[in-house]
Amino acid sequence: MTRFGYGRLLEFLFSAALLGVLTLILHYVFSEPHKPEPKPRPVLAACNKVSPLLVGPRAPKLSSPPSLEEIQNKSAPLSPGGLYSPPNCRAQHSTAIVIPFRDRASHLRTFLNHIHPFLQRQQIEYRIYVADQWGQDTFNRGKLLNVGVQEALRDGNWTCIITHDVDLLPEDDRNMYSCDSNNPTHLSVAVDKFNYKLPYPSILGGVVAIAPDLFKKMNGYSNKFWGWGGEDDDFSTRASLCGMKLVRPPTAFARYKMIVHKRDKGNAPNPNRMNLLKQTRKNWQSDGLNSLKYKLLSKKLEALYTNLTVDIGGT
Ligand code: UDH
Ligand code: MN
Repeated sequence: MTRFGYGRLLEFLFSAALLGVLTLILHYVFSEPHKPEPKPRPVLAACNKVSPLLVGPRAPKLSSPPSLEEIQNKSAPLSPGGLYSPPNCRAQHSTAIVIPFRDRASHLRTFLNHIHPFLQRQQIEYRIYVADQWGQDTFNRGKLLNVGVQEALRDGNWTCIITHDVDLLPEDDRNMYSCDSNNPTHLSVAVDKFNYKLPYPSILGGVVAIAPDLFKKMNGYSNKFWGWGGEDDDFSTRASLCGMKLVRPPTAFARYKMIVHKRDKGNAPNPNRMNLLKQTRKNWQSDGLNSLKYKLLSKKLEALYTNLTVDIGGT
């Protein structure tokens, strides 16, 4: 090789080395500062099958509920939207509670005041959703429940959904707010309004716990029951058409008080409900979650619950 050739080679090697050093410097200057490894969160042990915090029967306070702020101030810490996880153990159930609602502010305060401590004693993870019907059209409980469940399922992988009238207060925390994996559970078995007796065997109104996949299998509730009555019996028929049975916890603790109330404006008994109930078998697969249409006007993460204001249209 000629002198000239060595010179070029040395020049080349020198430039390459320089480029390497420059790259290293640039990398050092512009790369992200070294972050310390995040501390792993302590892994909590699973909560006990039977919560040690249960107290059994405890009479709910039915009248003059505190303000939302007072309820919040005395509550254990909740995440926005009314989400709770037990602080000291890993919950075995995660339950979304969905309430059909319109214009029952004082019932809601009575309910929240009672239900948060009740559920916390059960050591479950839960969140409360209020499906609030916007406007003055006839009330539609089934459709509101469909909306609430669908929206709740967007937020989390709940192991359990509980559809819950706002005026029913559980009297005994042994009545677990969790789901059976194969069948819906009728939780409000014994209600004071019905002298703590089941009015008829197929009843599935009030408070019902159902696993999300079963709710989907039943195509949710019918959207067609405008006004009072029928949607709960239709729901019961859907369960039986899907080959499910109703689970009922013992009446010794599946007990509720209903806040005494008059019939609401906009929720008169539906004169067509018996007719509709004759058509459940024909319609259930095309009327329900898969035909649900609504406008979600707002979703507000309140301190004690998630409020969904929804335009579900009218009859
Ligand atoms: N609901 C509302 N707002 C309404 C209507 C109904 O929030 O305007 C919700 C609420 O969650 C309620 C549920 O729908 O708990 C069921 O309605 P309801 O309480 O009227 O049903 P219930 O079976 O009706 O209690 C019985 C009629 C009461 C008349 C009693 C007269 N003695
Ligand atoms: Mn009621």
